[in-house]
Amino acid sequence: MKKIRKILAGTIASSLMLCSAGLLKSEIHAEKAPFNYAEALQKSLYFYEVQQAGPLPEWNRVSWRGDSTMSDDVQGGWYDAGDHVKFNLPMAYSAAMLAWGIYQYGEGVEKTGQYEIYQNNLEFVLDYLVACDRGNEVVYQIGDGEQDHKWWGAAELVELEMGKRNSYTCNASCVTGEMAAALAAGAAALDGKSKKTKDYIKYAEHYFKIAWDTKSDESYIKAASFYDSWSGFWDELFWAANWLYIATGDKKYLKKAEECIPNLGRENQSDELKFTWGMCWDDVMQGGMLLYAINTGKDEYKDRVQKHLDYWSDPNGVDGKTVQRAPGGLAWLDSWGCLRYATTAGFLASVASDTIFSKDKAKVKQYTEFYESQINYALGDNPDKRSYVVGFGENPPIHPHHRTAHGAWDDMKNEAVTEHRHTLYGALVGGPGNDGSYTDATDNYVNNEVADDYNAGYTALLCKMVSEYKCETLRDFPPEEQPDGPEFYIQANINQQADSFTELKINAVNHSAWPARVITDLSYNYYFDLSEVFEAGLTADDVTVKIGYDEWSQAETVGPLQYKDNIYYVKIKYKDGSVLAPIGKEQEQAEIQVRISVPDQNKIWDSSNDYSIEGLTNDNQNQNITDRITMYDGDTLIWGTEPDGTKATGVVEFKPVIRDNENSEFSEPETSESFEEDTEIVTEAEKEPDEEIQNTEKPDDSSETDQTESKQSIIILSVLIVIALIGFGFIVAKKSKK
Ligand SMILES: [Ca+2]
Ligand SMILES: [Ca+2]
Ligand SMILES: [Ca+2]
Repeated sequence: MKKIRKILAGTIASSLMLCSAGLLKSEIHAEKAPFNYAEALQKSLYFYEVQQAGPLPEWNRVSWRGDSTMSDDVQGGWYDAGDHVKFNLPMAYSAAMLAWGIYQYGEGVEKTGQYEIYQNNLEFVLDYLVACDRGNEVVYQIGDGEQDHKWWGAAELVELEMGKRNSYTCNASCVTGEMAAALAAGAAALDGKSKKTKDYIKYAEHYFKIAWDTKSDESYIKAASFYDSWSGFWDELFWAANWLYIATGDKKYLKKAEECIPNLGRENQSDELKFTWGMCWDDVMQGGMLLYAINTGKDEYKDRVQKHLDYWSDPNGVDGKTVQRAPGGLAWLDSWGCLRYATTAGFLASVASDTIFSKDKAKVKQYTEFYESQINYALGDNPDKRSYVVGFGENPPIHPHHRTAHGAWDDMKNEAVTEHRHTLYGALVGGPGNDGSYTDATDNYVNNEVADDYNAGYTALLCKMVSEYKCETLRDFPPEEQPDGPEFYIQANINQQADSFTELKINAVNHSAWPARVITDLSYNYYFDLSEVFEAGLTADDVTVKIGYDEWSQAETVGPLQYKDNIYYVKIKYKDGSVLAPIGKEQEQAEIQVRISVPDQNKIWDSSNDYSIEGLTNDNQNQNITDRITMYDGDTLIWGTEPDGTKATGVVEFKPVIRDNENSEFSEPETSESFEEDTEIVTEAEKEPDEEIQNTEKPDDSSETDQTESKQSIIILSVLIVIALIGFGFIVAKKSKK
């Protein structure tokens, strides 16, 4: 195997996980790191674990993720961004860039103690790419972009919402070529570290052959309007051939790379090879060119690399062409994900200065200043002094466009759930506009989405940064995330009651997100005291339980069953409890209306001694949350307190104070209407939007508080300005008198 770098022998025994300055070349920066790059790298790898589809490996560190899309034809891989489609073109590109990061700077990563976790994450995605093999074709996409984007919920419930997803196969050169590049780069990076590298090379060669034989993107259809192959496939063939040459040392791949060059992109209205634009999921020509210059050592191609990097790093540009600059020096290529282009160009600059330009001090200085300025801009060295990486540094984004991290239960980006319920550590957001403007909003998918490919070149560049600077990973990462309240609970009200019955409206609620999940074997118990019934000479058999309305037609009743002494209960049991799911306004609460009665003529029913009625009102618009109706997953108590004091364990308290039940006096019972009629009436009431109930449970909206505070600040500021103006006027008046 041909090697560009030296492999640092042995592993680092130090548990300190320090990366010392000057590992590769230390003249330029022996000073303290301006940012903790090891922490940024640690968090970036965590982000890739958030993106994992299929069965989660045991080393996955994300407490709020679970297995998902288990029916996909190929399990595993990464969800693309804040959504849940698996697109192989950007996925394979991201894998290739991650591989390049440790291929080039693996020693630095090892010094931070993160090599194993990095390797795990890389192998996770490479294994998926291997599993996508279908002989003469590959599975290149799972899930339909249009359908996927119609819903806003957690990865774990995608299949509950939309069923098993379609998979799509093709032999198109762009995507098979990119998959070949990823596997070859992975094999090169993990040589000597992984037992899988032989396999990776085998599949890389196999996919490359498909790509080369096809030389067309015609069958690459389904990703249209999401990840079109704008630049065509020659760049992928060129890039993959270079990686295959590195991984195998076989000169035939260098020859193939050479054959691609006449077909690579050209500058507009020119024969000159393209040097504008940037390395990205669609166009990997510039990465390929750098590899080709390294692989051949030819000055001609070194010059091409230089021209591209000068276009990015020299504010005066090349031939009058230069990347735009946003305030603060961000090299700004495009409104979508400007930071990923800049950090990826930065990575190419770092590799180039460590390889083909290593003897050119001026270029090394120029390129080093460039990539450092770009990564530092992303991490917080910018006019707004804000980090563009979630959960990192000062003032980071808190509303990234990412469904699972947001944790909505109502299929809405900004209604019931206004603050993200999870911290999406390590995700690089799109970044500011070319004027530096940026809004941290969940629905801002232009500036605030996150994606596998956004983090890819950025992560690779972090490998360089940890190699250069002394920095340390966080020891207790990730911090344990606490649910923001009970994930499952009951709220209820009294529909009506009389001297022979109690009729209730009960909503089981599922706001789970640690991870989002359903309970198939779901049930809950309503408890009542039958002393008065027994005193009247009746038995428990005289008590009837009837469901009048069942939102999902899934419930059945069991009982009355004796709990203890005269305390009995009725169990409402779901045949399939997965109807209750945090996937939409209707589904997040499952409603039942149930009447518990003795025969009409026995006017002896007394609810005042009933355990479960305490705290309930007859206000069906503002149901009370009650812990006296207990909920079960199978036989396990998951919500509430049974009459003997047995309490569900591990249930997190509500953060806001639960509304007082000041309204616990019941209105005069109605006895004339039949149950069926009542049901009709209440069913109408059901049409009231569910979120109204949610809103009443919410604490003061913090943004309103902010607004109030900022209004106050404006008033105070205005008063001060007026005072200052009066004072100034006074002085001027005095002076003019003189
Ligand atoms: Ca391409
Ligand atoms: Ca009673
Ligand atoms: Ca409902």
